[in-house]
Amino acid sequence: MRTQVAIIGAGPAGLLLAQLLHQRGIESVVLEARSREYLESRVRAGVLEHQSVDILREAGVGERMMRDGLSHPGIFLHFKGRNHHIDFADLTGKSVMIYGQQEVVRDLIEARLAAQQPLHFEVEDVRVSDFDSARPKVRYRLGGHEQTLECDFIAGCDGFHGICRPSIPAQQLTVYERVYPFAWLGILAEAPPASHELIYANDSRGFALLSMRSPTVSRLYLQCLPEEDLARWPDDRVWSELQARLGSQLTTGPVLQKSVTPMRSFVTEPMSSGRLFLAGDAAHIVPPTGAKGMNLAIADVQVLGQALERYYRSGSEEALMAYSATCLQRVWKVQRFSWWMTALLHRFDTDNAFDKRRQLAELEYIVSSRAAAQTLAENYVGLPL
Ligand code: RFL
Ligand code: PHB
Repeated sequence: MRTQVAIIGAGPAGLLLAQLLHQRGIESVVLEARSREYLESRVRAGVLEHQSVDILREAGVGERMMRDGLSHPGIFLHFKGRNHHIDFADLTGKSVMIYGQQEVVRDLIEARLAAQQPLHFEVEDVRVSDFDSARPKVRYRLGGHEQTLECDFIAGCDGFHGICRPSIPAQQLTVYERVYPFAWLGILAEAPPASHELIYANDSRGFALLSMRSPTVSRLYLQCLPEEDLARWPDDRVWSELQARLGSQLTTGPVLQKSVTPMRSFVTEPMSSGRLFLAGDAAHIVPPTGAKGMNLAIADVQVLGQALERYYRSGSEEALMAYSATCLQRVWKVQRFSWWMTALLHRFDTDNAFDKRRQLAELEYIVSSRAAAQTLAENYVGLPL
């Protein structure tokens, strides 16, 4: 079997790349380890930058998002018992969109299947090789049968735990990493959100976040320990802790899903090796406080799609050679913002009384200075590509 681009992973990065390539008449095959049902029900990110919205619309998969997504022109910062509004529309002229990652994935899968383009689920034992030559290969098992796919390029869109990054000889890569001493306990609940916009809370008990998926479904998070045992968190305890930290009268309701997400910052450089290109979580991870992971994945594949288009149109490898450096410029700015939002809003048990006062002073500064609020706002709505 042969294709132009072999795409490993059908998360937002892999599926969107497949769609962008299809629009440009470039063939690809998408190989995914999990089932379609699993991907469409996995609750993860919820915030799309305004540019991500534009990219998805231009890719022809924006219809449901524009109908069901919630446009948010701002957020609240909550500290010392009060909510403070950060008005993105006023500060930047832009908004973000609340639309679940699994909905983005659903729309992209539907587009792929409607176009009758190859997308294989539940593929086993994927191995990539020969990407240092002009004839890269991907071997895998599908329905118990061993397959070999020859291609011009491999896109490693297989997330943080995928096989593409570890297939690159270790001496070619430099890893930059920070692991945080806390995690997020997240719930999805059938309950109308208590606020029309997101609330990010810095409370003495720890960070909390009120988000949502629709006018009837809330998504809420609490800072917890990385090794937190969910058995110690019955629904009642989660609600009362959220209530205490967010200081809002929360509407409670049935908890549909509960999970713990560890937090890390991670970058691998470069984001490519020969004809293998890493995109999204396969190349970098941000802590979720800045709501950037899915947006970075979208930005990466936008750059990769354009570089591949240029190659197939003109034979020029220049944009492909520049792929890693182009993406990393943005990746590092977003890493900085995600780290800063995390440091601003979480409780660090190693902090002393001075650090705590300094953290609150920074929050006071943001809500009292237009320049400071604008810095937060322009990063949150998304830096230009
Ligand atoms: P994904 O989504 O992990 O997709 C990778 C896919 O590759 C498959 N795979 C393989 N397939 C074949 N063979 C193998 N050997 C394979 N190994 C893995 C996997 O099954 C999977 O389907 O990576 P991608 O596409 O790079 O997308 C990245 C985003 O998923 C991620 O950055 C975001 O979810 C992060 N994130 C957020 N991002 C935002 O932009 N805004 C947010 O509000 C936001 N909130 C969040 C988040 C992530 C969270 N969690 C759970 C980590 C909130 C949370 C709680
Ligand atoms: C979410 O709705 O899941 C969400 C929102 C904002 C974040 C992280 C996650 O910063």
